[in-house]
Amino acid sequence: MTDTHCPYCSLQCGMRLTGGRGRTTVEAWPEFPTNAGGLCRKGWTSVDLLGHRERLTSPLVRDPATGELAPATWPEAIARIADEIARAQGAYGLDAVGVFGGGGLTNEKAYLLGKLARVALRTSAIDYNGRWCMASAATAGQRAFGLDRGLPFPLADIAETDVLFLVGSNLAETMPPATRHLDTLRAAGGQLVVVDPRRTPTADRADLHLQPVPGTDLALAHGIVHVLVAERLVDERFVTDRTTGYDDVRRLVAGFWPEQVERVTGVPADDIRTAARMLGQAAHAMVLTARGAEQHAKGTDTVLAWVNAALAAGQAGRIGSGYGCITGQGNGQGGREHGQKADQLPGYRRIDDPAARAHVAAVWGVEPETLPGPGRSAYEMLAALGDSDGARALLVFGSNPVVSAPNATRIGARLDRLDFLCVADIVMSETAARADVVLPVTQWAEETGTMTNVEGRVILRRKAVDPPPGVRSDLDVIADLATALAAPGEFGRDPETVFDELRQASAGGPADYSGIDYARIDAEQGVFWPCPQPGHPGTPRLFLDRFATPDGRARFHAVEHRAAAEEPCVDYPFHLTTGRVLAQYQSGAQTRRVRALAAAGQAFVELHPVAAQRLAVADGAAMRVTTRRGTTVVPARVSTAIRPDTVFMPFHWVGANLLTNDALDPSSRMPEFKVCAARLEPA
Ligand SMILES: Nc1nc2c(c(=O)[nH]1)N[C@H]1C(S)=C(S)[C@@H](COP(=O)(O)OP(=O)(O)OC[C@H]3O[C@@H](n4cnc5c(=O)[nH]c(N)nc54)[C@H](O)[C@@H]3O)O[C@H]1N2
Ligand SMILES: Nc1nc2c(c(=O)[nH]1)N[C@H]1C(S)=C(S)[C@@H](COP(=O)(O)OP(=O)(O)OC[C@H]3O[C@@H](n4cnc5c(=O)[nH]c(N)nc54)[C@H](O)[C@@H]3O)O[C@H]1N2
Ligand code: SF4
Ligand SMILES: [Mo]
Repeated sequence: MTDTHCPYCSLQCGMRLTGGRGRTTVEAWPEFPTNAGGLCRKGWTSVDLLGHRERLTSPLVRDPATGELAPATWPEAIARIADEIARAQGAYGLDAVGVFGGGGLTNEKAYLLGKLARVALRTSAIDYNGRWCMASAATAGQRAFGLDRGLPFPLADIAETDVLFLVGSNLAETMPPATRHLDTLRAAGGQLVVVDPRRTPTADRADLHLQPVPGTDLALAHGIVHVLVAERLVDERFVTDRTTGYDDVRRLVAGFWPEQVERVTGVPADDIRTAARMLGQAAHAMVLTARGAEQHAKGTDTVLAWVNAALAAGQAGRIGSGYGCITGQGNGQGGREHGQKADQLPGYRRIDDPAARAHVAAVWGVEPETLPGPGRSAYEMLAALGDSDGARALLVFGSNPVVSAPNATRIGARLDRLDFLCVADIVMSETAARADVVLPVTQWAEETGTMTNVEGRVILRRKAVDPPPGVRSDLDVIADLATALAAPGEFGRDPETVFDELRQASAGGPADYSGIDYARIDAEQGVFWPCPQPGHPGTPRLFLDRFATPDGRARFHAVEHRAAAEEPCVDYPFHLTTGRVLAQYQSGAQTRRVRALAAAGQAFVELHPVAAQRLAVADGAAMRVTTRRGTTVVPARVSTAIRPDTVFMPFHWVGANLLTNDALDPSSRMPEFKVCAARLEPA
């Protein structure tokens, strides 16, 4: 029996595994605090992935003669990759090789992948799928608070607040075990406000559900601050003592009358007033955003507008209150702290900061001048593949962009323009199927590593079963590549050794892990960063005394509301938004292969009965959904839960992302997954 953690989302639920590969069973691990024994369907069925018959077990190399992928030995595959890297860099320079990582990788893998890029490949072209996930909230968190850690408090704190705002989060389907906190909150007399264009299972639990037009959350937040000001609900003392920038925001929101905001958002003015009073009168309140508010070309500013609302109400920097971002992938948090992001070095350091470069270069045993500078963001890197200044060869670890990238037709075409594509994965994902070399790697319970969950809690995902013969850990692959490329310095293969190096590299940085070690994580069921020295207790709650800005104050931001990058018109009359369903995870590479989950559903487009009537279609009818970028056919799901002017598609199957808009947020570089203009027709 081994206590470990789920392969999927950022709750990183504790689970207990027994039995070897192919006959592993899951049980609850009730003592692990984040989920207290609760798991969702994906967690309960996750062992299907261990010993799965579609598991990759041999490296595959594309035969130039037949064009087919054929089994090869590990040395052959590594030699081929090293040759292709040398060829691309010899012909086009160091940045001709790109690395694309994932927020599902352990801290050790994310760290070593960043080191591979900066030390062995010396390329600036590295980024990861987290850019499509929490990047807007991360940028906003840094601007407002001086630090980005998803939740600045343990998850269980949300049960203790008086009013909880969930803005663009469908927690009941995306992190089901967390809903027990919503139930506890309400049983104790607390109130839940949900902001979502759909009446989701989360919104079903709400005391107040605001159903805005997609892409208008920023205006809604301004409307709420307007009411706080107008009704003297602003916490003047908190604003004076602990913030800066309020006056600009007060002036800006003066024009956001509730009736005016109703015209933009579709949310009734009285509901805006009610929401503002709930926030302004609560002894304790929390405002949490997730992808619904963040995945927009104005995602950063939208988050900042909601932070303004929390600050104006005096709801931050105290136990039981605060702003937080609900992170997404298993290691969405740690994945962006240790160097696989284009602008970062380990410890959440900036790659353009000379002191950070000197520190990390010393840990790596190289000269700071040899480290590349910042590279392009995820989408921009993929969209430039094959260009004269883009990558010609790409290594992908832990992402399936053929399904998950916005405007995926364009990205697929770019992948095809590469001279060389290598994908490390556990199964033949849609992206791996296009590769020249496919590397079969170990997955979650077959290896040990740390993850940093939604709470900023660093946890240890322990090995519970042996991997199938033939597969290697990502750490081995990275170390093999470093050797083949004659890289300077050490590339460890043992996760604990790599973690110890990560600790040193992070020391003194914003995300300081130097006091955390495997034994402590074990003994304490996770340690919250920052934890700057071995005796330090870790930091479950941030900002209680001061915010992490230079002056210790949180910052208001006077951000402008603007339209979505693409608004409906005569030809494309609906708002199309996208997201998740309970039974599938992300691009579906894993969960579509789990039998019990595959049986649970397929792609669909959700539309309101009024829209269905206008289109003369019934529930289940085949619908053609078209945007300026592509078209796909899926069955209709007719439901009163959605706004009549909006349709929704899950992105777990090929289709939704043929349609989505690749407009990017100017600072976080987050694509506008959550709104574009679409046409529906019976197919
Ligand atoms: N079952 C399941 N769980 C998951 C995942 C999964 O794939 N499947 N993935 C994990 C990951 S990586 C992530 S990032 C999280 C995401 O977790 P969530 O953010 O909760 O998930 P989404 O479904 O992407 O979006 C949430 C809600 O935003 C709403 N929405 C759409 N447009 C707008 C808008 O303009 N404004 C507002 N306010 N809301 C809008 C959608 O209707 C949707 O209900 O889930 C994690 N958990
Ligand atoms: N339309 C639309 N698109 C979206 C979103 C949306 O809301 N709407 N959400 C976006 C968000 S928030 C996210 S996070 C992305 C996620 O989208 P992707 O980046 O595609 O994420 P996954 O499907 O989790 O892909 C992970 C891949 O890595 C493999 N894998 C699993 N474990 C390991 C490992 O240890 N090592 C290696 N090498 N591989 C492994 C899996 O089999 C899978 O193929 O999608 C984004 N795309
Ligand atoms: S909520 Fe997330 S971590 Fe927990 S069992 Fe479900 S998918 Fe796994
Ligand atoms: Mo995500």
